[in-house]
Amino acid sequence: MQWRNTMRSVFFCIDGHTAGNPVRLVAGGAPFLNGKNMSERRQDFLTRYDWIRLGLMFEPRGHDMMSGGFVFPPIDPANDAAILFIETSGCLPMCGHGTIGMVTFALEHSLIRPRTPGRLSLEVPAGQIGIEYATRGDKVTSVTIRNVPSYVAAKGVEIDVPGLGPLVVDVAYGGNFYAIIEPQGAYKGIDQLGAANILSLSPVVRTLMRKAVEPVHPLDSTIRGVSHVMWTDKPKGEGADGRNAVFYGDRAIDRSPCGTGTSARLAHLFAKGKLKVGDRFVHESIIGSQFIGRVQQTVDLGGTTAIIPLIEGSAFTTGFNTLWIDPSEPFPSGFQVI
Ligand code: PYC
Repeated sequence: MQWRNTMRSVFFCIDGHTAGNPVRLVAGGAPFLNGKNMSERRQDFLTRYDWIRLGLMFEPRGHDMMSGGFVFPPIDPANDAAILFIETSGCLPMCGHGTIGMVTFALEHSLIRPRTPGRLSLEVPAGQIGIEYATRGDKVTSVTIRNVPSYVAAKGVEIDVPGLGPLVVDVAYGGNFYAIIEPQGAYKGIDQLGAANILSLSPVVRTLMRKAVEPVHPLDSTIRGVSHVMWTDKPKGEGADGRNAVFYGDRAIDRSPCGTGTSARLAHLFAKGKLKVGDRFVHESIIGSQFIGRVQQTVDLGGTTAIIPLIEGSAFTTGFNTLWIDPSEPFPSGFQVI
């Protein structure tokens, strides 16, 4: 049952971006959530407070790519903080560019006080993640996430995409489940396909993949189903090892190389024998921004071999934004033009 104030609700936000993709840290106005871990609190948020996500992420206060979240005190005092992600597509179990952004903004504004300088342990709905960060003066210059175990969930799924033709697609998990499309058949690469076609074809790919497979996380059955579509390509920019365009929500292409997507891609390349433990893989986004990925180690995840990915990137604030959701205005829950 959604609770909603009849008066306007005010949210103080720190806005910025990670590698070009927007991050809105809601630093004031977070609701108190119930649950003994962040996975349960995510469900509580979706049940009672999803109107905050709708109001802050969609137009006219947000846009198709808008993404962000809240930083909470940790549930387990052994950790430094907890994060809940919100974006146009829902409340993700994990978001890499969002974590890099929110950690950067929270540290730069003293919303998190690390017990060990340079390190954090964070609770997210997908589990526990580690952070290492570097600073120069008051600026956090880079954040490295030790992400959740990432693995290949399905291989060689055959789909026939109207307007494109047959594709063989793998599914990998890096905090969300990704349909991963390598160049093949009529898909020759990101630039040849173009952003408009990526936006129109990706929801079709996602629907076909959802009909074909339903991956479920081995330790948390609330994390299930293909949510993101990754089109891969050879690198274009200097120093990059691969390029991607990740589709999420209804109309968004990630401007960053996508943290959970890069984690899924590292697991995918590891399973194909193209990366090994210790290898580094620089991933480039559709706009040319980069994350540095690394395969740190392998672990067992409920009987499945998974890797622990490290994802490094940088984020920048663009300003403060005090927003309100006023139930008496025409679009308190936002809107989308599809
Ligand atoms: O960085 O993990 C990520 C992400 C997910 C959706 C958009 N970015």
